[in-house]
Amino acid sequence: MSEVLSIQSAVSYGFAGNSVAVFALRRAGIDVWPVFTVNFSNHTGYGAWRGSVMTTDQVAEVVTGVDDRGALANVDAVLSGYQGAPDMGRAILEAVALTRERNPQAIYCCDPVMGDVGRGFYAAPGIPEFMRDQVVSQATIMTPNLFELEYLTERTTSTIADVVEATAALRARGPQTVLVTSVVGLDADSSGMRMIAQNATETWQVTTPLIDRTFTGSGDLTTAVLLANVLQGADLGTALSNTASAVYGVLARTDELGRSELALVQAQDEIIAPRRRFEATRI
Ligand code: PXL
Repeated sequence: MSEVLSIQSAVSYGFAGNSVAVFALRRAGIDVWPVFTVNFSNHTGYGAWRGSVMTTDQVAEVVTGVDDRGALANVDAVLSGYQGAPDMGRAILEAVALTRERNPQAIYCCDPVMGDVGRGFYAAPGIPEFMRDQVVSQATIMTPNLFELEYLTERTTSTIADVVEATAALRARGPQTVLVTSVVGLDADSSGMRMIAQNATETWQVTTPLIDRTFTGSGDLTTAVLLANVLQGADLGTALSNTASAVYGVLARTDELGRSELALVQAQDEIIAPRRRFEATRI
């Protein structure tokens, strides 16, 4: 069984960060050791929340304690998401370096959580720059949404071809595999939500019906499901189909139930056996 060290936020009410990823990864059959970057009442999309941001020392202490158990030698992947504090990136990169020392095969899957088209930047000042200048080169897999891809590559995109080029530009700076999410409104297909995945040899795309509302936590779910697929040996096209189908399934069920938070528990079977399957095609 694969093992993941997942460094992300904890929220009490609802689903974001590790509150999504831990459940999704475990449901997919992956062992997870969660490390929390913040301890919040709820995600910040509400505009108000209580709780605190962990310090980098607190995060490093927990990682050191996990290492004291000898556990990092068995960790196949470090996963990072919402960071909270501007200097959290440094603690995460130290955890990645330590994990790679213990297991040189370990990969680093980074969701560069910093903003989206609807909300703009919501990450603390300094995080986007750190992500662009220090983190990209260390990541094995990166899962930016289109807004984050444009920032990280300092490009704007107006066609699918532009997105594919920007994805290649990001890969040229480090990550072997890039998944771009929330690709909407480009080219002819404006009624769908597209994901594009690329590695050194292949580019794949998949389109799912657009559900016209925002879902906080959907990016966290996407990255977790993709990582589970990669760790379980799926090729890129299959991993993309599985990921898009699972995420669509959870979002559609959330919408059907009229819930504001992801219906992750109700829709848990979608994570491993989506009712509707969307095939990825090669581009
Ligand atoms: O989904 C990203 C995310 C993770 N964690 C927290 C958040 C958000 C987005 O708003 O607020 C705490």
